[in-house]
Amino acid sequence: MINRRHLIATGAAAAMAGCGQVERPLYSADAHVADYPTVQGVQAMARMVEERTGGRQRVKIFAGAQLGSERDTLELTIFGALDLNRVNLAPLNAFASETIIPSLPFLFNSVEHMRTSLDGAPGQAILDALRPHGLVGLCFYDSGARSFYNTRGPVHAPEDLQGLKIRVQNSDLYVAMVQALGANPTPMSFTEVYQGLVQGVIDGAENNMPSYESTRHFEAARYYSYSRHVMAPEILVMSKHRWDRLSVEDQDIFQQAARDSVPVMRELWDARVNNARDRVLASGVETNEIADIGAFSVRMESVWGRFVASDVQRRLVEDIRNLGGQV
Ligand code: GTR
Repeated sequence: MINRRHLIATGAAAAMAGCGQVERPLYSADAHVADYPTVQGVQAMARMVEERTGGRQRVKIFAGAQLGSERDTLELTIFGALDLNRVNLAPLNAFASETIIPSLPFLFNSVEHMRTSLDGAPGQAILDALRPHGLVGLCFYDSGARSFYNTRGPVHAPEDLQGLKIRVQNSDLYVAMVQALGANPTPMSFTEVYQGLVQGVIDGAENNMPSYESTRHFEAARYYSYSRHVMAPEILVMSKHRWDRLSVEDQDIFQQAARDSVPVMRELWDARVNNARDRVLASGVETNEIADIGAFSVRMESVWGRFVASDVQRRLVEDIRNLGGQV
């Protein structure tokens, strides 16, 4: 049984010894349940890696937040105690400002625009920006669009969120976005949200449909309103400590397998979005479209000035916007 303490002990020993051959598989963390498309995407990558290295390299995935919250597992990954990690961009916002860009409200016009941007030069620049922080960005996975859900009633206008306690990820950007709408942001780790909703510690949260369904948040918060305010993707990272110990040949195999797993994940994702929606609707959840989405985007504009502060970030925004005209 692997737990955090064991990981820290073995990982630290390996990192300190600077040792070449580690016989065990690479360990990978994910906050989602085993059949979720992000876990299945990494599983697809793992199969390709194993096949392409003749079994020399293997990956073992610890799903369901077994190894801790995304913030905690990221620390382990940077430190070298954990080899691979699939996380959302949000927990990376604090130390790599490039990761803020795809998380900005209403940046992408469509799923296609998001995919084209992440598959292209802006995506590569963001993956590359992680190396100085001890992580090698391997690929992005889809996370669809995040929308608000709550226990009180449908949200049609920002006024409906007024004063509600809305759980957000541990990122200042998310705190600011929810504040800009007049709600009270409550940073909390993913695994605590269900209890928080049931016990009334929070009134709602924001997430994509597959997460809303897989976590059973829909059983506690019965109103899901399609604000689609953020399309921040998921990312798969490898610890740079581990990466540096791979041969160049194996580095290429991991990188290529990660890229090849993206279309596999996207197919699973698209199907999961539909299945999740059908399941929550069948349970009686009330969903609604928002007629005047401009009322949300206008209020959230204030966060752009605060979080887009460098030339590098401004260039990324411009490149992504230019790609928006092409899809
Ligand atoms: C999900 C995402 C997770 C995590 C979670 C959250 O959509 O896949 O990695 O970020 O949201 O809200 O904490």
